[in-house]
Amino acid sequence: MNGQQMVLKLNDISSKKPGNIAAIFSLSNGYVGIQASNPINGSNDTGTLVNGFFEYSPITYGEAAAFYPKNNQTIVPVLNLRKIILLDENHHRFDTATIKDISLNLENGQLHEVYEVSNQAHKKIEMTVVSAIDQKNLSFYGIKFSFKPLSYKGKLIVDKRFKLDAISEAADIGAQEDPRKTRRVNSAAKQIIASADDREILKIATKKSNQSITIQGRSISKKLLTERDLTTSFDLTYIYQVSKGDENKVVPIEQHSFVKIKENSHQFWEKVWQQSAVMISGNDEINLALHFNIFQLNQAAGRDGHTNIAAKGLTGPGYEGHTFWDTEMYMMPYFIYTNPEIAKSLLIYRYHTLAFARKRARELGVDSGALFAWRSINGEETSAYYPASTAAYHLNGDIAYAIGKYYETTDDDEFMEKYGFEILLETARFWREFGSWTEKNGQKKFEFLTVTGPDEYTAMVDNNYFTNRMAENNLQLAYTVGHKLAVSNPKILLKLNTSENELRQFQHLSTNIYFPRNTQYAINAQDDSFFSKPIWPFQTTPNSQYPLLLHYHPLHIYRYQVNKQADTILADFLFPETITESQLGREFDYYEKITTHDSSLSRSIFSAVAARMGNVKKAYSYFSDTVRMDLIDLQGNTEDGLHLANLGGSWLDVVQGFAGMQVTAQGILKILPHLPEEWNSFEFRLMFKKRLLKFVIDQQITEITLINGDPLEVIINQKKYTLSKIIKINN
Ligand code: IFM
Repeated sequence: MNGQQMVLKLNDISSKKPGNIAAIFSLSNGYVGIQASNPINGSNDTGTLVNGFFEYSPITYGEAAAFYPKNNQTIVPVLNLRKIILLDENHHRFDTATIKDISLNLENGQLHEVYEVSNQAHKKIEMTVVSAIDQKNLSFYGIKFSFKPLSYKGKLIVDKRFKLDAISEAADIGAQEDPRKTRRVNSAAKQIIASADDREILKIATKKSNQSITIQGRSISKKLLTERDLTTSFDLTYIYQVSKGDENKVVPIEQHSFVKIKENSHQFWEKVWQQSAVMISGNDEINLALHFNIFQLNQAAGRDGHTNIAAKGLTGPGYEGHTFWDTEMYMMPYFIYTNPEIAKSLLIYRYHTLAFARKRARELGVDSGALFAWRSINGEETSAYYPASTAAYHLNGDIAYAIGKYYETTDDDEFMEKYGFEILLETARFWREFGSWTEKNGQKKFEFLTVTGPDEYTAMVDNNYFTNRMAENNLQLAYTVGHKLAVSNPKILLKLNTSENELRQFQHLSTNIYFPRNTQYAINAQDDSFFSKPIWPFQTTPNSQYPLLLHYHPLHIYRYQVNKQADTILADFLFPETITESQLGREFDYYEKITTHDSSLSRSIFSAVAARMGNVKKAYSYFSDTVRMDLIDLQGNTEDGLHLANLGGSWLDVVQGFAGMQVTAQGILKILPHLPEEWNSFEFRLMFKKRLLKFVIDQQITEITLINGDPLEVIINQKKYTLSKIIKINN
């Protein structure tokens, strides 16, 4: 991709609301996230988010019950590091900054902004801001301001000292009617613990979660409060170090320059684009959008095994900074196939939350195994609305699925022995205890009652098809992985307190799971009762009433056949071997008609499945919304943060939809491309079993190159080949 196309500009986004700009152009490194808020007009205390830094607040129930979660967890914005105060020689504050230009360079991670800044006395100056976040020493952020005279050429007073608003718990905002927004907890105590002319150190401490952040800010070569003549242009550069805990540990700030930060950022992005280069030729807008999505996915991921990816990454406080199943089902595939180290550390995060998950299973009356938290920052369940959270037991199967895919792709036995297998065992044990035997059509079957599947417009039902498929896969994985590990390490079963017997029991359960079916349409039924409900009155529902969740009581919605997002279709996408082509066609048609796509997690799956079905036009139409979702503010709430799952979904669409990439039960990578007519060609890279592969697909030819690693068997358009260097096939 040429350099120009790797830059996202103001004109590439349709809504120029400050909140949208702040989220879309935010910089982060999985540790700290800095929103691109207006440095002059932005608030003092929002705009910087630290992955995992949260505060508790009590959940107040009108009517409580046993084992409801007691506390909210809310990500706490720490401080606006970009805030700057400018005064003219008469001490009139420049209080308006109009954005003229903004560009995010996806090749080196630098953000470049130009503002026209003015004050009440109609004096104007131009302010250019260049910033970058360090992608190696993750606590560092650098920002350079350049000032140029316009109508004002006098003395400029520049104040870059920390600005602390008075702390008031009254500023905290509780639950909102839109559950996608955050509650706000700003009441963390802030205290400047050291200051000199050119630097300050600030400590921010939460009261209840007992966490703290230290921020050191330093002006390079000038004082934090300085006065300069604006007869000609001048620059001022500041470096910040944001660290969890009490000290700035990583590198003394003196040794860290803005040049170094920019260098570390550039090197990181070079590697990302080397491993996960993509290219869509024939549509520059889509191509740029896809690159932007991949860029933001990489920025969002926690890399330390103790932090994960929030539904909004570090681009905004929506959903309170919580991690959901979004990570495993929508973002993980991108990391597994392009940067398995990150995938591993996201899975290790889950491992570190096992103690909470075991406790949660006990609280729900399940005597063994573990149940992971539906939404959380530290791993403890924090949702006050169990019908669409704790009851979404499928999360256990989603995590197991991701572990299975990671293992299939990397053969990482060490990870499996140390972390993965224990999660598989504990989740399989949960299904065993949670499920129950029943008789269906004269046969004994294992079923799961009172669950909520991915579709949040249907809750607390029996035998959600998706959930049952995920449980089946989870139980089967525990069995096969256990056996595989035991071959090279016979002690592993004993070490993890399991046995051949238990593994066989998992397999027995997995082969006897019940799957609901609708015989009238000859398709999989979303759950046991789904087809007994009337279809939602779509014809009489005005557009203004969508998303339904903001206009109807949940119980109103639950009485109807209406989907917020892909549910059974998602199961078909994940387990293509379980469904025939003709049934998939019927199923897609049925569920598509009753799906509102009110969830941002929906369209990408409809796109990928349509592409696999060869309905490329439909696939492309869903994809074009998916890939640009935040750039066009499709959901209307990009200002709360980007839709990270959907960003991952756009990559899935290209690789697992249009290229039709799947891995067979024998572990062979296969592709079956369907190229949209809008594209001349597309390319992408995958890491698979320690090889780096490059795919180029155009209207005539499919080409796979082995960039590094040993020869590999692949299946292209249903035929097997041995890839030792390059294969070119006519489509
Ligand atoms: O996890 C999702 C869920 O599937 C739909 N509601 C939003 C959540 C966070 O993205």
